[in-house]
Amino acid sequence: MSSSNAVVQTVSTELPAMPLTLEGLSVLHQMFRFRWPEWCKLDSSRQADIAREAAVVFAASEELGQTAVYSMLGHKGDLMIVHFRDSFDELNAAELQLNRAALQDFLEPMHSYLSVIELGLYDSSVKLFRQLADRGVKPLSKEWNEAVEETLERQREAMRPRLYPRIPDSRYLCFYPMDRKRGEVKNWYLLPIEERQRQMEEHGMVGRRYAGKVQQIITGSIGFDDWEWGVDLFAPDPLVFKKLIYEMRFDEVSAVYAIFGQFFLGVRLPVQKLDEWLSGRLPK
Ligand code: 76R
Repeated sequence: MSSSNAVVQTVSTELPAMPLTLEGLSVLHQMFRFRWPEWCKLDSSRQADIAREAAVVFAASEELGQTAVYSMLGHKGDLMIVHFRDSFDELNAAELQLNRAALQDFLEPMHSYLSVIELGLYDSSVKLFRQLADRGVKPLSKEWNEAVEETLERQREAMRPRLYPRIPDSRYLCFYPMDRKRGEVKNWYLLPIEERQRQMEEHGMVGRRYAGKVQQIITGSIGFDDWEWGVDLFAPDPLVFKKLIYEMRFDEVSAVYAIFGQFFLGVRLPVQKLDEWLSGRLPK
């Protein structure tokens, strides 16, 4: 393979290595510690004013399913705020708006994560690449690119609801970032695309057994944040997270190639009940 050939290829297949992906909403997770000692020093009417203002800041976008607030368990933070928006500009605007709210005086950033909703199209990619290669179409030629664009367009339409979802209403959220291994011996990115497709299919089959119990949203973050993907799992019962993630540990794609970051667990906090939380009670 000459170095001028821009197609990313592995040694063991002539098909392009990178699967087609579709991108949807931009997503920002923000984790904050709440300065309880400072908050408790305020008199109750000042607290009520700040709570009311914060609820207004969040309310409109919560209604649209675009911003959700979670009460976090453990030392990694107290509040997790999740924003789904149409662009990074809109995410940044949401961040700036929050920065100006009086509640911000009590929010100490602990962590954040920036990513975009991603659907990996391993199946369609391998099918299409194989068909084109069998017809003798050269990767990255005009004909190849047109066929790719057509597939992407068709899939984009079919997948619209999954690319532009509302934030699910479920009570519990489990969020964590992850990578696929790029070690000297085990390297996901050097596997032939057909092998990665096989492993991803196996992964999807395990996942499908949890249909109706958990909703997963995969976001891609290569180039945006410190890990390759963000995983959001939404469920009415947090035990499902443990069972699903445990079961997936035995998938080849997780057992051999997954590396995980920190896990963040939150309980949904409807913004109209923010005042309850601010007075030290977890709303039902
Ligand atoms: O999007 C789809 O539903 C199609 C199949 C599918 C893809 C492409 C799918 C299904 N996932 C895909 C991609 Mn997934 N997923 C994870 C984790 O804990 C672990 O071991 C891994 C964390 C969980 C819990 C999970 C759940 N998935 C991905 C990717 C991108 C990888 C790439 O492109 O190389 C990652 C990092 C990832 C990780 N996945 C499902 C689930 C569940 C529950 C499903 C079934 C969804 C359904 O059919 O309703």
